Amino acid sequence: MKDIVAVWWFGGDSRRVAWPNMRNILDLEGRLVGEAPIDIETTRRLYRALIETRAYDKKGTTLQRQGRLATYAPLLGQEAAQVGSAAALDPHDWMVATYRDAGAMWMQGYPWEVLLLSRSGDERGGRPPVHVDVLPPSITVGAHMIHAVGISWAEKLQGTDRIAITYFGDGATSEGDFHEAMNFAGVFKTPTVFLCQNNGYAISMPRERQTASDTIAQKADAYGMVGEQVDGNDLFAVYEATKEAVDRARAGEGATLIEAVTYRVGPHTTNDDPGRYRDPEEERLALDRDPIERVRRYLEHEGAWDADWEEAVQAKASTTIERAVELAESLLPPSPEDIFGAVYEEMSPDLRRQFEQVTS
Ligand SMILES: Cc1ncc(C[n+]2csc(CCOP(=O)(O)OP(=O)(O)O)c2C)c(N)n1
Repeated sequence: MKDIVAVWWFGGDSRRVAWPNMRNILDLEGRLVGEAPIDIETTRRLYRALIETRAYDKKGTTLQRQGRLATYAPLLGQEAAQVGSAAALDPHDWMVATYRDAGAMWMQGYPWEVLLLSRSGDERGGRPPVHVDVLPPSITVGAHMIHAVGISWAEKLQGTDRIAITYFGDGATSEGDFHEAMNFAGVFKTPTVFLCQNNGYAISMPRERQTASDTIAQKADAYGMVGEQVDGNDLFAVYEATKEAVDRARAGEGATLIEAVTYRVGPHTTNDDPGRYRDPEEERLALDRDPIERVRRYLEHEGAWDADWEEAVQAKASTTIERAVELAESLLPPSPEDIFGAVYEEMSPDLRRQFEQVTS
């Protein structure tokens, strides 16, 4: 366990951050250092989800490079933090997430093709099927946490057992919205799970310049809720911590802040060049902590993985993502009414003028 925490190294942080209380279940070699929270069949299902998420993510970057997506925010390296946490939800739970959380959103029912539309500036990317209780990805850093708290409070007032989970990065914890959302959730004991993916950076800003707190998890103390730090590249630890938080929320015991420590292996977005602000050695170290490889090794130790199965899983993931791209690209372009009509119930005079310019 010590070995795992010692390798986290962010933003040239000279402390080579060591967090002794971080929850870990799978070590870097895929060996258990705790008890597996799910059985082998579920682990194989989640492994397939991790592979499909990575296939989507790789495709996202490729499509942007080909000029087929506007901009793309890679989640490479954060797959376990997203898939593991979303796996702990019930299908009817709410999710309020960001531009980098495609893996979590898809797990909760947001289709890949709609996620692709959201990355190409198409308003229809913000409209998942009606039965999916996932809000469109928030681009405004931090603002969406307030919505998650409001939604979960409404569910509590109505006496349902539905909870809301909200995803955000380390950078978002410096926004006033984070503190307002946490405060309200603490006071009103809302059934909310705050899932912070501490991926080391907010664009070029390293975590240690974002906050003077030793951990992000400890911020929960100030709001009277449970806070916990987990290894975000450990599928089992993320799943277990989220499941406990979800169960607490459903039982009326209020909100939890989970800090999933992970690493943003790629650039902030396809517009960013991390070579300008971080040491390539960090990126190399991150490869040793690959969240998917860890699960693969675990399955192999358990006799539940072989090369043929891997090939089939990879092939299926690739076909599914290619199909999603085809679907997204086969839609007719949105009409001007679609673009202008989604902002206000009635167009403001300014918008109407612009609309008339476009359509004349
Ligand atoms: C309110 C607001 N301020 C600034 C930005 C520009 N911006 C976009 S992403 C980002 C960094 C966010 O970092 P973090 O919360 O750590 O999430 P990550 O991108 O690492 O997943 C910033 C500053 C924004 N979108 N919204």
